[in-house]
Amino acid sequence: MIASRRQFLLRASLVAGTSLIGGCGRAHDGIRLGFIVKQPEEQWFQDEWRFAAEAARDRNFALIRIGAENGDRVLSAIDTLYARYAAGFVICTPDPLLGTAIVMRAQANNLKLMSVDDRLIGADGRPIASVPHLGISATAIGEKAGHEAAAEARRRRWDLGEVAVLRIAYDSLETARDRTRSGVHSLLACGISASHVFDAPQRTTDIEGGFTAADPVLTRRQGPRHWIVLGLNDEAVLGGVRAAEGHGLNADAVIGVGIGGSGTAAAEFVKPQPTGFHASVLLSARRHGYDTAAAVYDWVTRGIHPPPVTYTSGELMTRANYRTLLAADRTS
Ligand code: FCA
Repeated sequence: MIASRRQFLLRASLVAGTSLIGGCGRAHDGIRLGFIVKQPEEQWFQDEWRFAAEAARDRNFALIRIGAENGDRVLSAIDTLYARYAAGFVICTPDPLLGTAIVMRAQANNLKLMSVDDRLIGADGRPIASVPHLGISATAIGEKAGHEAAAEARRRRWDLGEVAVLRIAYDSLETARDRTRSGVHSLLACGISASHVFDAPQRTTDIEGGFTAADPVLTRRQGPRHWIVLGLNDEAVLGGVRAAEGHGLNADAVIGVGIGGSGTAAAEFVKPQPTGFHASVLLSARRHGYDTAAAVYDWVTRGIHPPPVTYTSGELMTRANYRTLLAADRTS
C-alpha cells in the first residue's frame, strides 16, 4: 500500500502516544486487522485475543491487539489502526453508547468494523444494525445459570422459600441485564420468592466490582442462611462469593453460578475444597475471538459480509466436567 508523504506523517504521528499493546510479533506485508477490547486484563478478553491470533496465523494476517478502557482510548485506538494501515477491526467497546462515534471514526478511516460481546447502540437508543455483531444468547445463558442454581439448591435440600438471591447487577449493559434478569426469572419459576431477590449494582465488571457491590447488601441482610449469587460474568459472581465468605457464608451456604467458564472459574474448581462458586456457563472464546477476526478478514479480502447478528450458546460447567470441557474448547 502506498501512502502520500502527508498521509505517512499523519499516520506516524498517530502511532506515537497511543495505547498500542502489541501485534502478533510477525512481519506481514499484507492485511492488518485490529482487535480492541474493553478490559484487556480479564481472562475472557485474553482468550478472545489468543483465538484471534490463531485466525491471524491461519489466514496470514497481522493482528493488532489494543486495550481501550474508555471512550478516548477507543477513538485513539481506531486512529492507531488507521496509522498502522489496518483494513478493519473487531471491537468490544467499554461503552455501547459510544456506538455512533465508533462507526463515524471507522468510516472516516475507511476501516471495516464488527462488534463482539457488547453491541453498539445508536443515537436512537437502539442497536446499530449496520454493524455486524457476534454476542452470546444472553437470555438463554442467564436462564441456564439460574436453573442450575435452583437445581443445586434442591440437591442440597434447601427450603427454596427461604433462599435469598444476590443479583450482582450491571444494568446499563444490555447483555448483562438480560443475563441476570433471566437468571432471576428462572429462580422465581422454581419457587424462590421475589421478595428475597436483592440487587447489588456494580460499578466495574471485575472481581473487585462484584465484591464492593455485594458486601453492603450482605451487611444489611443478615437473616438468610442460604444464598444464590448470579452476575453477568464469573468475576462478578466470584466477587459476590468472596464477599459472602467475609460474612461467614461459606461453600455450604452459597451457590454462585457464573458465566464465562475460562480461567477465573477453572481457578476456583481446581482448589481441593469446593467454594461457594458452584458452577459457570462456559462460553466459546474461540468463536468470539477466532470467528470474528476471520469474518472481518474474509470481508476485507473477499467481500463476504459477516452475518448481521450471531448469538452463541453456553454449556454448564462444574467441578465434575470442567477439565473435559476446557480441553474440548481449546481444540474445537
Ligand atoms: C461482556 C462481559 C464479559 C464477557 C463478555 C462475553 O463483555 O463484560 O465479561 O462475559 O460479555
